[in-house]
Amino acid sequence: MSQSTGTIITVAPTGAEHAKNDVPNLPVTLAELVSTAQDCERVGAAMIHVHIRDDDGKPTLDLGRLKDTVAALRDQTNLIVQLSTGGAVTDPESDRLRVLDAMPDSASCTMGTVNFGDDVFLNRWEFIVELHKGMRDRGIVPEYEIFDLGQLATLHRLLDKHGPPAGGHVHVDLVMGVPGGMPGDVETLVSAMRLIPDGATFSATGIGRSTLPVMLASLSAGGHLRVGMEDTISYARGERVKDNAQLVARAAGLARIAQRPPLASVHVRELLGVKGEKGLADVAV
Ligand code: KMH
Ligand code: ZN
Repeated sequence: MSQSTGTIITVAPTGAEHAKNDVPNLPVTLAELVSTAQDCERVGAAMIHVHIRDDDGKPTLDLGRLKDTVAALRDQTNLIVQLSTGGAVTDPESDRLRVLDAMPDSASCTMGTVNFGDDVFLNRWEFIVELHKGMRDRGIVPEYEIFDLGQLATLHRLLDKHGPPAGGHVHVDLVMGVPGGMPGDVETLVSAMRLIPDGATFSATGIGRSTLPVMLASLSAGGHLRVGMEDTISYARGERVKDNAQLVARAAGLARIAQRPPLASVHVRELLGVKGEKGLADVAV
């Protein structure tokens, strides 16, 4: 596994699961998303994992909206823009594949099917292969999302059979503590680390109550961090999250205490092999 002296902080501000009615401070409009992204960048985020909503605040994979979102985030932030191809559990494969036509810097690619609360998050092998190849054809850098340990075996199978991703570097995100997936605890994080391909980097996020244990375990293990209201809406026992920047600021503070301070997006692009308009080649140094 590849070690780094700094920490990649990804913010996942919205997700597809929370309803705006229940979580009024959830960013769902484009203006809210851009404003959140700017706030999060200011306090240490380098990448944003994006799910978008329609005019009624419902999850959507509308291609026009996705393109507008990528353009706005590129225009108004320096964040690496990662679109979710996971969408909502109800989204058909064709819509999830079409996300790639919005040409983000990065996209998520989940390595298998998992029970997801009362639902099923379906990711067939053939679909995973299509996503992997579709990203490589377009120069989009994948983040391989891992919800359970067996999905790391699928990642090895994918790379063995179909070769490395766009950019050549493998980056994994451990999504821990989903009811139906792997638990969000130190033992499981260590087990996952042993299965991560050589030379790969990983970040980790813990859903709900596992947020803090997973964050601390990942930092001490040399991993990176994903935080955001997609994954948790409570900041502490009995205290709701104020906004996404509050979660990023806490992650950045802990990363500094661990002497692995947040990495700027320009360095994260280099680390993950992300090219693009704001890649190293385009930045005056
Ligand atoms: N919303 C979940 C069903 C991803 O973004 O790629 C899937 C998810 C994973 O959030
Ligand atoms: Zn997501």
